[in-house]
Amino acid sequence: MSTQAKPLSPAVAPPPRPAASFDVEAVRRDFPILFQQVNGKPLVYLDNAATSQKPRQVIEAVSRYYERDNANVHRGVHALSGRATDAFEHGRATAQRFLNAASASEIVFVRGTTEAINLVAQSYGRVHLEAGDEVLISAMEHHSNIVPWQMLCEEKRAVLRVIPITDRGELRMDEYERLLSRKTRLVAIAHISNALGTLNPVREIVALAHDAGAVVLVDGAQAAPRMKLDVQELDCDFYAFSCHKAYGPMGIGVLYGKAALLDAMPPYQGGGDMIASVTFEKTVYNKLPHKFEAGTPNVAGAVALDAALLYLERLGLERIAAHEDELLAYATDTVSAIPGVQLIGTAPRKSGVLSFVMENIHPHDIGTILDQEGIAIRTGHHCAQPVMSRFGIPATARASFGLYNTREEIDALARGIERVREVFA
Ligand code: C6P
Repeated sequence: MSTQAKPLSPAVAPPPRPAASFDVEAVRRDFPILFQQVNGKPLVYLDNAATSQKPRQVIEAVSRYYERDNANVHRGVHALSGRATDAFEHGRATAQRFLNAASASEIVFVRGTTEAINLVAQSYGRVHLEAGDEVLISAMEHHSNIVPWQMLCEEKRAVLRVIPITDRGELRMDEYERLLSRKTRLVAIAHISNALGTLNPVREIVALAHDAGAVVLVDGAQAAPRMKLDVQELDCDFYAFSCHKAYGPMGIGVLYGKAALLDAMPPYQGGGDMIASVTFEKTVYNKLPHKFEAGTPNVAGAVALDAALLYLERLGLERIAAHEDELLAYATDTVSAIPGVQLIGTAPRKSGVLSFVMENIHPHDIGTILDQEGIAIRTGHHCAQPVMSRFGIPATARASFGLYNTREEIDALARGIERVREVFA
């Protein structure tokens, strides 16, 4: 953490000191699922951008919770409900520390990135957008950061504008500046593109948007597991991520929002827990962040999120980033040297993702043959169809890396791609 960082709220412990070195073989031993054969070959899991595997520490935290503490939260006076509530709120405090948010009340638990973006569109967007206003997204967004804005713009008769990208998959910052205007109410941008791997200059994007009077939502689905985050330093207004890509379970994620913005926003859903009082005449809403958490939440998910984020902090996000950068550089060199392979997304600042196509071979065939070799990658449009259109292709094959991947696994990927060439020769 930088020395200029604002003090953490007293509820949040300082981050754990990362381990002295990054020992990938020791890390792998935390992930039981990796030690299996698929189609008679050792599993090589390179589909981490879709979802990551879960360490023993997360699996055991969930078992412990269900064996000892399970109860509903914020409701009961009994011991188990107290423990479940403490565990749930501890998860929130850990998420606050992970993002370096100023307060735990700025951390809203949601199902994942998709729900976080829909929440902002439906709550912030419906209040602040009027006919003729503009929402700015980029040409490299995941459908989750396109469709909610399209729905909002349609309803409010606002305009969705798209920042173009270069042939290498970089954001056209000149076009971004040109598109920003006093009509821009909101900019929604991926921190790291899931289809191309491009790492966007979020700090600069936020500063320019704020100068134009717009707020910024950052889709951090791919960034949260692979880089150190500091929402106060980025100065973004909203930040969204899914826990299942960050070594925790599916069904839980985080929406960070600046307290002043969240406070002024109406609830997204109504129900239990989001209220202070209810009569048939009037409901008074609960304080932040509970105002946005209607109904029984995913308590076990928050417990697991706590364990997953702690796991990442203990390994050290900087070390994880360095390890994955090294893997990506090695994979880029190795795979691009194979005849007939073309990389899609070659921005100088990239992370975690290697998308490619092969001459006269459909990506689904690449994925199927690699699967026979025990190698899991994703093929298709990666829920980013406009990216595919931009590059004039229907799909790519995508290898995406996690903290447990090794150089040997990249070598296996390269051998697998050679095998694809042989099959189609
Ligand atoms: N991308 C992939 O294979 P959810 O589904 O809500 O957890 O995350 C949606 C999402 C939003 N933004 C980005 C940048 C993403 O990468 C994703 C999920 C997965 O690329 C599944 S489509």
